[in-house]
Amino acid sequence: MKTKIISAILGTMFSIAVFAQGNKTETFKVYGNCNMCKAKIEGALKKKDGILSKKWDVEKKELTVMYDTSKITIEKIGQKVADAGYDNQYAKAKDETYKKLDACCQYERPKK
Ligand SMILES: [Cu+2]
Repeated sequence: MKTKIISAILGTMFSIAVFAQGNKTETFKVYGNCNMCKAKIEGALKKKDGILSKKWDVEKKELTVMYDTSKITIEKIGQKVADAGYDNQYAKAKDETYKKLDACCQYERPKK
């Protein structure tokens, strides 16, 4: 019982410390094809929204993003990328947005 309380307190303190730090870096799956996709995916994420850095890896199809947790969440970041037409771990692009992508950028969509 006592250890449970202690670990709960430590867990809370740890979360607060992480939260207070403010910046977080995450890497997640974003579907896409080429360097044009890269420009659009990265272009969808703006500094004013709390994005500190972004890099989409064209080989791995992974986006690494550093963001200010007081301004944006990872789910919202995923939504912004989806709004640009790119399915990802957190959100799915609308069909009409996907269809507007250039032919070379119409990546094979994940089945869900
Ligand atoms: Cu492309």
